[in-house]
Order: sequence, then structure tokens, then C-alpha cells
Amino acid sequence: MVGVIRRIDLRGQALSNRALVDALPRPELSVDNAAEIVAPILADVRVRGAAALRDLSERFDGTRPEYLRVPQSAIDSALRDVDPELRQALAESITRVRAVHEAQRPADFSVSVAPGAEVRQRWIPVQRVGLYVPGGLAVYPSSVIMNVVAAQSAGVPSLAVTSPPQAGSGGLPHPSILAACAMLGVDEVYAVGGAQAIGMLAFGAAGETATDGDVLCEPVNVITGPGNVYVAAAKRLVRGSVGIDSEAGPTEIAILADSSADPEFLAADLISQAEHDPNAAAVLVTDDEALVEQVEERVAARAADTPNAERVGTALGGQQSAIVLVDSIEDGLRVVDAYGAEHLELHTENAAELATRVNSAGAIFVGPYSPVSLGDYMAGSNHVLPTGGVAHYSSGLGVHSYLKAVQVIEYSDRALSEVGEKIIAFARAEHLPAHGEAIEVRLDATV
Ligand code: HSO
Ligand code: ZN
Repeated sequence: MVGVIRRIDLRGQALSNRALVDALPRPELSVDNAAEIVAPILADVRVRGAAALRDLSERFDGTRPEYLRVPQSAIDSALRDVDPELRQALAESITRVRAVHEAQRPADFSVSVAPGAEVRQRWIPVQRVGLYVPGGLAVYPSSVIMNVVAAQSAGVPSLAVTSPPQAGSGGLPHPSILAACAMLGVDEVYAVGGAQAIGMLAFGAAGETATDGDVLCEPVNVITGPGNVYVAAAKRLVRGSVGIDSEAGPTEIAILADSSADPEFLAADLISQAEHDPNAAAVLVTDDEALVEQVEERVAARAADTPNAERVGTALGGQQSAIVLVDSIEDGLRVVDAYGAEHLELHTENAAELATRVNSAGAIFVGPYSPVSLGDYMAGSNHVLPTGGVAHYSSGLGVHSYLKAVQVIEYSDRALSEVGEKIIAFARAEHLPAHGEAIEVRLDATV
């Protein structure tokens, strides 16, 4: 039956890491599968630019946008008309997210390796970035904040935001998204969504007249932002010609809980992320069978009542969601580490201590009063986080996503001559004598 979370019982089993990975729930529609669907869309945008974007919008968003680039007047009026309560919420979120991201900026440094031998490191912002804001099943002004504030805190000079056109908003992105852009001082906004938006940002797009110099959008250097599985697949395909943040596909919540947890909180949190997407994943890992029964009961009651019940039911009943029973919280820690969830909530005794021992998660939410919804909007942390196990090797969105480190080398003649013979020995060993000569010519000059 749709909506019932399946159980996976790992108790009494000594699982190798490999077996653990196989036992864990993962979605059916992977980014790999979606890539096949997305490749021709990217090719179309590359060749036909704006004309392709209009056709693809009609096909996938059910609207043919009048404006692909949102006029400034529409951004201004969205800010004028925004609900005052939402405006205050956006402002508070911006303040908190900015505080965290300003603190994230890494420091430049300079090391004197020997007298007169200096290596410096400078962090340089990427010059132009494209920020994707989803808007299919729901609209996400909060994602505007997460992307834009991180890029601004990194010092990025040029940024473009793109979000799907909404049939109900005259083919423009949702007004709340435009209002958030206005509050952040963003004036380059496109009404383009899905894989086609990623193509537009990666390749740039010619304007509709297709005459030389008619450009709708200039290409960017880095594309970030969450999206559905097709957006994630498109980002994977354009990676290389542009940089991307870690893959942020359909959302995931994992909860590690013991008998101290409140089943009502757990049920509410599992459902909260399930309402994003029928492909969203909700995973509860616990050593307490009584808690499982209580959570199942509370999930059933709450899921029946929630406005997005259909999506929630599909997500919870899908093979990507599960309740995993383990012998102990220590075993549970191994399970959540192997899973590498986008969001990991810890509802256990000593949750703060446990958090220090987690190795793989996009973000960790400690204790009963730090739910994922807090992080989605208001904690100050970023909600664009790695999904699908990418947390094993990658971080969530942050200032670092928009920075490159460059090393600057400056040696004096004396400092060079001090290591000259050693460099020449290296060059000889690598059969690259011209490398050695580039040193010798200087040593000769200094004697
Ligand atoms: N949980 C989503 C972010 C979000 N939730 C935005 C609500 N609005 C992915 O981390
Ligand atoms: Zn969310």
C-alpha cells in the first residue's frame, strides 16, 4: 500500500561495508538514467538558443514565456507586492544565512619556506555564476537566498538566477522568487527551468533574432543549486566545461533515533521532506522496535491529513524510503554513515557527541529542536546539500563553491640558487633536461 514505509531489519547481522551499501534504500530513477533523457535537451539549447528554450518551456512547464529574461519592472513590482509576513521571513533568513557565510570565507596566507622563498595562496571568486532555483512542484524563494548569499559572500561579481516559468504568473518565475531576488539586489533573472536552464547557463544562449551579437544569456563559469533528477543529470553532463556544486537531487532525510526520541517529531520530520517530491527519501534508523511502531502510527495519521498527501505517500512508500532496525545506536551510526544522507537528524541521548562522530552527511541536525525545516529556511546554514550518497566526498553549497585557490610563487635569486642543484637533479631523473637548463641559466647569471 502506498504510504507505508517498508522495514529493513539488519539486526543480528554482521554487515560488511559493501553489504551495508547494498542493503540501504536508494531511488529507482537515478541521475544516470535521467542523463539519457537530458542529453538531447542540452544539445537543442546549444544549437538553437532562445528558440529552443521557448519550445522546451512549452513542453515541460506548460507555458510559453513571453519573456525569457525577466524585465526589471517585474522584479520591482514583485517586491512591492510581496506579503509583508513573507518579506520579514525572507529578511531574517538573509541576515542569518549571511552571518554564517561571511564566517565561511577562508583566509589567504603567505608562507616563507626559506629566506627569500615565498609561496602565497589567494582565494579568487569565480567571475560569473548561474544559480538554479527550482519551481516545479513547489516554489523556493529560500533557495534564492541560499545560492545568492553564498555567491555574494564569496565576492562573485556577476550572477544570474534562473527559475521555471509559472503558468499562473504570466510565464514569469513565481513572484516570491522575484521578490527574494529584489531583496538581494539581483537583477539578472531568467524564466527558464529544468535541464534547458542548465544548458542555457553552461553554453550561453543566442537571442531570438539569431543575428550576430544578439545574446540572451552569457555563459557562466559555475552552476549551482538544487533541482529534480533531470536538473542534477544536466549538471553532471555539463560539468567540465563549467564547475558545479555537488549533485543536489531529490531531497533525503535520515533520522538516527533511540528510545529517547519523540515519535511525533520524527513522523512530522519524515513527512516534511517527503512532501518535496515523489522521489524524496525518508529513512529512519533505530534500535527501538517500540519506537518504530509509534512512528509508523504517527506517520499514517499525519500523512493522511497533510495537503501534499499524494506526493508524501508516494515518497514514503517508494523503495527509496525505509525504517531500518539495528541492534544498537553504534550500528545505527555505521548505517547512516554508509547512507551519507543529505540531511541527518540525531534524536538520541548525547546527540551532540554523536554528531562529532558522523563522517558522511550533507548537514547534521542535533537534538529534538533542530529539525530539517529550520535548516531549510532559517538556521543560517545552507540548504543546498549533496544527495544520493555524494556526501561521502563532497560538501554542501557554501562560499567555497564559488572560490578558487591560486598559489603565487616568488623566490629571490639567492633563494633559487639555494635549491638549484636539487631541481636539476629532479629534471635529470625525469629526463627533462630543458627544465634543468631553465635553472642553470639563472645560476650562471647570479655567480
Ligand atoms: N529541503 C530542501 C530545501 C527546501 N525545503 C527549500 C523547503 N524549501 C533541500 O534541502
Ligand atoms: Zn525541505
